Amino acid sequence: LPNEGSTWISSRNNTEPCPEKPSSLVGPVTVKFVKSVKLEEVQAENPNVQLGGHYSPPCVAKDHVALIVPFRHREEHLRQLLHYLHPFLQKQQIDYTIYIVNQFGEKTFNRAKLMNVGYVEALKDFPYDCFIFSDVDLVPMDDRNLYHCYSQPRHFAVAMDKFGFRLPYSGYFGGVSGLSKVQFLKINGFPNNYWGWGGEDDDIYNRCVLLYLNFLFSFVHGTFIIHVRNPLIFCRITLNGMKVSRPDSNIGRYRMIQHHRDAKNEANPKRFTQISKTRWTMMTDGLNSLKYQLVKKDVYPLYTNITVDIETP
Ligand code: UDH
Ligand code: NGS
Repeated sequence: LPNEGSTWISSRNNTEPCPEKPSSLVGPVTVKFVKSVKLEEVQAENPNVQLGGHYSPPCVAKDHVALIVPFRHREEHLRQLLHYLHPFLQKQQIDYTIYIVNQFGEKTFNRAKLMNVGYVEALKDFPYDCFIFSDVDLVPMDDRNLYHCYSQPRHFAVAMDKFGFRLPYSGYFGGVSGLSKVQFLKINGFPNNYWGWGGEDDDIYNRCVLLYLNFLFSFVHGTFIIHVRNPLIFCRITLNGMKVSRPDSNIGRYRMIQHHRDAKNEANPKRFTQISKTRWTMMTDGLNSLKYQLVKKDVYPLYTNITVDIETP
């Protein structure tokens, strides 16, 4: 693989495309957080995972996935996640690399900005075309929940144990989500201005679906009559819009590692005002306004660790 300085071994000389649904999938998988996990054990159990947390299946995968995890001070959760995720993704024959994006310092946490950094930094390693964003404490319980990208932005974590295995509300986009590079660029990435807990996932949901409404809106206040009467223009407008896609709730099941609210991740009091303004903020707050200082990038056997200073609100 063309990763500068990396020793990733490519299986690209195998020209056979990976199957849509690999025969190795079994459906429900047992997820229990009863004993603590050692990284050496995870490494020994996953001999085919390469430096930096990379895996290439023995077939040509549909897309190249950067799996991005926003992170700070959750080491035990990370060990559990790696223990379950590496075998899960290999069974699915996903071509992937795991990136942990670690917020430097002890200031207020910013989940969405860290995910933006993950996107930019991963692309410096390899031209990934699919980005899956996962909380560190969410483990998928069914291996048919395929971690690749879809024709629409994907929400994977639809049935979490903490919500009684149901969506908490129809516009919920939290926990684990995935966008192709094209979809991510269409929405100008994620917001950088949600400091503390809550709302950033709703903003991302708004970005995906508002793109569609924005077009409708602009022609309602613009040349409404011309557009409605011109079916060709109308088709072009609606084709630009996006909808969120989801797995069935019997497949998109997750167990969350129980935890208390972290220090410096208190509920963001501005979040309700902010999510009411996504329509106006999304084109100026996002990938095109992202600023950060890379502190270090370490390549470990099971993941790539990016430590980043994202400054303060
Ligand atoms: N995260 C960290 N460190 C932090 C804060 C957040 O790594 O200090 C990451 C981590 O990937 C986590 C994600 O950001 O999974 C989302 O943060 P969260 O787990 O705090 O959010 P969640 O909505 O929980 O899951 C909110 C607090 C719930 C308190 C429940 C008390 N029973
Ligand atoms: C909503 C939050 C989301 C959050 C969801 C689930 O109310 O960010 O609850 O939260 N939106 C706002 O606060 C505007 S959870 O139960 O996981 O803590 O993801």
